[in-house]
Amino acid sequence: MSSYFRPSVCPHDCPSVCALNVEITAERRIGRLRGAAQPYTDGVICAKVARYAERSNHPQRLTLPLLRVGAKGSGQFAPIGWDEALDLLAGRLQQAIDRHGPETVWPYHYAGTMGFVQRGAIRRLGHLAGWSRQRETFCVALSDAGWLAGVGAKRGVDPREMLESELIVIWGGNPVHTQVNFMHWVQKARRERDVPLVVIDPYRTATAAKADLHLALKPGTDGALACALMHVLLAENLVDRSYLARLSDFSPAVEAHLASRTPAWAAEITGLSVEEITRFARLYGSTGRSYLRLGYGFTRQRNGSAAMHAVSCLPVLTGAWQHRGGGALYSNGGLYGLDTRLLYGLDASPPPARQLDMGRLGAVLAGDRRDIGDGPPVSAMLIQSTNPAVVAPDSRRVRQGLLREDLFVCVHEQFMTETAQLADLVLPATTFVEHDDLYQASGHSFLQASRALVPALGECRSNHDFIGQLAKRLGIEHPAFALSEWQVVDSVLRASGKPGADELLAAGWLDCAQPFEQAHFLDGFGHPDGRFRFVPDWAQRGEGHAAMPAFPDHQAVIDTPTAAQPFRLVAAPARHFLNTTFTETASSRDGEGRPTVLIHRDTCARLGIAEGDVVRLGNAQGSVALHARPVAGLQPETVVVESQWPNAAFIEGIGINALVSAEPGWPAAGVAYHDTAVWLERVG
Ligand SMILES: Nc1nc2c(c(=O)[nH]1)N[C@H]1C(S)=C(S)[C@@H](COP(=O)(O)OP(=O)(O)OC[C@H]3O[C@@H](n4cnc5c(=O)[nH]c(N)nc54)[C@H](O)[C@@H]3O)O[C@H]1N2
Ligand SMILES: Nc1nc2c(c(=O)[nH]1)N[C@H]1C(S)=C(S)[C@@H](COP(=O)(O)OP(=O)(O)OC[C@H]3O[C@@H](n4cnc5c(=O)[nH]c(N)nc54)[C@H](O)[C@@H]3O)O[C@H]1N2
Ligand code: SF4
Ligand SMILES: [Mo]
Repeated sequence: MSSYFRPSVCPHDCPSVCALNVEITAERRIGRLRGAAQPYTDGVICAKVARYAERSNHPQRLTLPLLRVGAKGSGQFAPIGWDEALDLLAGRLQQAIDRHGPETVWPYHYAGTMGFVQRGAIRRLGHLAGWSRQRETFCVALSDAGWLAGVGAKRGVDPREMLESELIVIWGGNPVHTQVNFMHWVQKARRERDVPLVVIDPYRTATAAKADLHLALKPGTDGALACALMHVLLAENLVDRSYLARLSDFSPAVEAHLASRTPAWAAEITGLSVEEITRFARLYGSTGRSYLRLGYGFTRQRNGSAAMHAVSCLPVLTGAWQHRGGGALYSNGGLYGLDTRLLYGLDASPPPARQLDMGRLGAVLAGDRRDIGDGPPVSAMLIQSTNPAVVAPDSRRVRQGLLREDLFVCVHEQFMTETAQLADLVLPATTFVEHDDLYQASGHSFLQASRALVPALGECRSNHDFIGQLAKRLGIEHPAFALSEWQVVDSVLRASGKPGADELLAAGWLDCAQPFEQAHFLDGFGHPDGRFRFVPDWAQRGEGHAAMPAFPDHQAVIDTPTAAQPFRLVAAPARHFLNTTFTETASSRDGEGRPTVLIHRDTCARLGIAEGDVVRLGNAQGSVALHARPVAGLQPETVVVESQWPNAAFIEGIGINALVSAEPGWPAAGVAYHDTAVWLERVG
């Protein structure tokens, strides 16, 4: 039989969640991947997933359960059978629970796959077993809190409306790297109607390089820029007062506050000129059809929630939400309305348990009382779909913690990641072409499902299978453990009042978009009175509300540069990796080259640094050595390391997150990945 194509869905943690067509070869393996005709994907996918066969068929895929035989972290493992592995795992978990109680177990999981079924199983087991719960602070905690503070609902305008926009603003995101389909729609709008593009990013990203106007502000100063824009819009009467009165809490107090936020004030904070700020304000105010795409990047700061709130005020002030092609999109995560009670075992009224902050992994494992309260230490971990030894902040402390002799660690993975290398037991996991799942998207409105297309490699098991078998050994029962993956998809869909799994698959996708009126919040924002909040009720958004500014503002809590640490590090995402996924594939590694710090060429000249020199970046947490590249298009004190390279790829084996702090941003605790003051020196 010759090869043929089958539909699938990209499982990665990317706003685009592309509809795929996957080639199945005569040997029942995957071949080429193409973008499908789903209206948002529109046939376009990123290069790294087009080459997914390189990853899924990789000779280094894990295929057998492995038990550690050498010292912790030695990388010495021996194959064992699944039954033996499951018995051993259940036994070690039970031992830990007998000694310390169920909260001593921390199921640690994240977004290796975004599929509901494969993400849901470990949460369900953890909930029912009374294990410690996880507070998810890696990615959206800061941005969600800031967006919801004003808008009150997690949804926005369909990017395809950009074809009717008169201005596109990409604020603190780098879609050329992180969601190529969005750029596809931007370029379409530009080709058809010459729509101007503005990019707000601390460095000249591949996205900024395509812009008509790039504002290279200092990282962590977006709140100041947004306030100064509002100042100009108000001063020059480029606002819609009747809309403001109808659909917001805008008041003389807010206006008086913004009167003090002048372009000169913001220029001082942002490093931009008064002229740049004023020019952009006038451009933004010149049309209601301004589309604002809010990235996550600018919220990965200690003041990220306040910044998100301030920026989200802009399309309200001008009334842009009222127009086709106007308004904003941060995330459509709240659009789908899936009933996840069965998935997470919440239908069975699980016992209460403490919550641990995943961004504080190093501190939790060190037994910091601020994190573990008066509860037991964490003495057993089940890590699935995440690579915290690299991606979590304060990564040296994470490594130390994972190496604790009295901690049992099981990692379920597709590859021998740097986290898996530190484990006691490593179990092989399927990839998305080897299991079924259900997907929603933050960047569009299509609900999609996909089926296993090829047999599991070697002895790989899916998250759903493995967790179900573990539950059985632990004597924990729930109807979802007895269902097949596809049956779980079907149950979740039906409980949510959607078509069943087979129907969804046959249709290809279900568009959950709302009509114009609702999508643009013309029938009210997501608060009981329907009004957008210029004055947020931060107490609703998290326990750290006391630190939050009353009005849209610059919250001066970032890791401010000092004479000893005069630079600000942005640890931005690389194009050919997706977090650490694809760091295994030769084509992605070749595409990236090597860990590199981008430094302003004037700074390089001042410090005698040339292309390819080895430099060291450091702060109180440690230092990292890597190669330098002089660049233009950023503030002299900004330095950028595109990542996430494995720690081992850095010159001394210490990766960039060694420098990133585990002190969260507020009100809802979120990791400030791009908020790090550092020193910089030339080494060789
Ligand atoms: N190729 C690739 N794609 C990815 C990922 C990846 O690692 N690689 N990661 C995936 C994941 S998990 C996510 S959450 C998304 C993230 O996608 P994005 O929304 O694009 O967010 P970030 O990845 O945090 O950073 C994007 C940009 O924010 C900028 N930035 C940093 N600090 C500031 C600031 O203070 N102000 C402003 N204005 N900009 C700032 C950075 O310079 C960077 O260019 O992408 C997903 N897609
Ligand atoms: N310096 C810096 N650090 C960052 C960021 C940054 O911008 N800069 N971004 C942060 C953000 S936004 C995020 S979301 C996190 C992401 O961090 P992670 O969620 O840890 O993402 P990955 O590093 O891609 O690791 C996912 C792992 O899951 C595995 N996997 C994939 N599918 C499956 C599956 O079905 N089953 C199992 N068992 N495993 C699977 C993959 O092999 C991979 O090793 O990183 C954060 N860290
Ligand atoms: S753009 Fe994002 S969703 Fe689309 S194929 Fe690439 S990683 Fe997957
Ligand atoms: Mo993320």
